[in-house]
Amino acid sequence: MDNQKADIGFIGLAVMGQNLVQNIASKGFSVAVYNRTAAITREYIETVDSENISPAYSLSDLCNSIKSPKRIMLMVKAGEAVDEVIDQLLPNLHKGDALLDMGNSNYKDTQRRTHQLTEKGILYSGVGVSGGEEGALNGPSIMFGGSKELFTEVEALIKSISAMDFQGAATLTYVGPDGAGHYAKMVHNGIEYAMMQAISEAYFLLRDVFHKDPSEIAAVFANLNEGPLNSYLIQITADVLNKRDDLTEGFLIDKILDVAEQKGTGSWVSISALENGTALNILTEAVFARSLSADKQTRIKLAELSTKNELEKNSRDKNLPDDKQLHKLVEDSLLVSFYLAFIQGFHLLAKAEAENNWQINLSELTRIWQGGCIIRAELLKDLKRYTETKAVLIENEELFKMINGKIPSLRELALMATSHALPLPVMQNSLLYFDSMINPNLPTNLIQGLRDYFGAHTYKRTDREGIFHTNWDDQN
Ligand code: 2AM
Repeated sequence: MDNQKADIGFIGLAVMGQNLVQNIASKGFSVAVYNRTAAITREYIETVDSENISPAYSLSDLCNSIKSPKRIMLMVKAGEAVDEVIDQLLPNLHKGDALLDMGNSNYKDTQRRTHQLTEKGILYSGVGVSGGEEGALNGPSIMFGGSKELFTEVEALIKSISAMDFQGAATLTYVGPDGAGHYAKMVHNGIEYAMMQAISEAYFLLRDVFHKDPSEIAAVFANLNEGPLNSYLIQITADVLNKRDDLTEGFLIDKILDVAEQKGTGSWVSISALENGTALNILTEAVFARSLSADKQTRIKLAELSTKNELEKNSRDKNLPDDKQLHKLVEDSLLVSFYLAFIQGFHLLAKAEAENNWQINLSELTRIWQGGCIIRAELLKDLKRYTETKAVLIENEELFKMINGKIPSLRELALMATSHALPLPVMQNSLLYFDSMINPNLPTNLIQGLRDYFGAHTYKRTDREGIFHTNWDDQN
């Protein structure tokens, strides 16, 4: 009676899970669903109106109600919950069955689980899914990692639920084995942090240096969205800024507490960069910016003690650019920050790929991020072209020249911000990264001298081959 059984099983009915199930069912696939808390399953079944969705109230029921070999998607809380569900499922699984972790798991956990399950003959895939709740329902961007065999088999289903790139192709790709899909998703989230932080910095400047109100700033963003910055995040920024408050007078944005939360993937990408020695200051500063924002009470106290207000008074309205010049400064600075965030993210991916033997196709990522996901942006069209011609993105001459041409704007904006005591971590770190990368003589020679002085760590010379050590306190 296998033909009465569901095509796949699905575990985890929080909003993302519910939406993903609805998306799958709407494409004609039958899904048996299970959630740890049965009441949620019951409620969901009552609200969704689809013949393709059937409930299961135990994991063994779920496994009995799907076709063999079993294909089960997990969308449960990242971390221990995934291991618990896998352990509970194992007695019901046989060789050739497959689990697909669609959640935001850490790639190292995915690597570990892949090895564990592969030994038991179970196919395992860590699948990065981006697009938030709306994306899950109407089409996310999907970064498939793990078993290639499983990918080929479920490709039709997963393709049908994904969004579309600029050419109309599905925003789905096979990224690479074991943790590669979740790694790509992690880098995606790191870039997302940086883009959001850069946007908030532009808002900060327009609000606190140019004293524009939210609707004026919304107009600037709406305008920016018509140009090369055209993207989902710039578009929704205009919406967020324009939103009126339901509870009081005025704009909602002015009532939102300036303490940003985070769920972890932003810090994972920074940890990975620190572990493999890749410069990722732009993405990492975006994570720190959220951490800094948490110290609200300290910020209030220190603001009173500082001379910031005087600085502001002194620099207020001095030689500020007009609106047209301002538009260019902000546009160029955001573009540089966005491009460099992608460049750093891709550099990290290339490093991780080499270390893990993943063979990630970066150009495919620039394609599948064009639709469905939070970082979808017009500039991915350009980036796709650049990733096709050169592996090390920053060395692509055309891309470099384009960024180089916009750096004077970012430099001017960063100076303006500094003179107003306005911290712009992502924008200023974009400049810092650029200035470091174009300098053939960094002061790290002195670091090497100091290291050799106190720790005999040795150094290399600029004028001859070899490894050298000096007795620094010799009197000569
Ligand atoms: P719940 O509704 O029973 O809490 C996001 O938190 C999703 O992960 C929810 O569907 C939640 O189920 C599920 N989840 C969290 N921890 C779990 C666990 N230890 N076992 C199974 N499902 C879990």
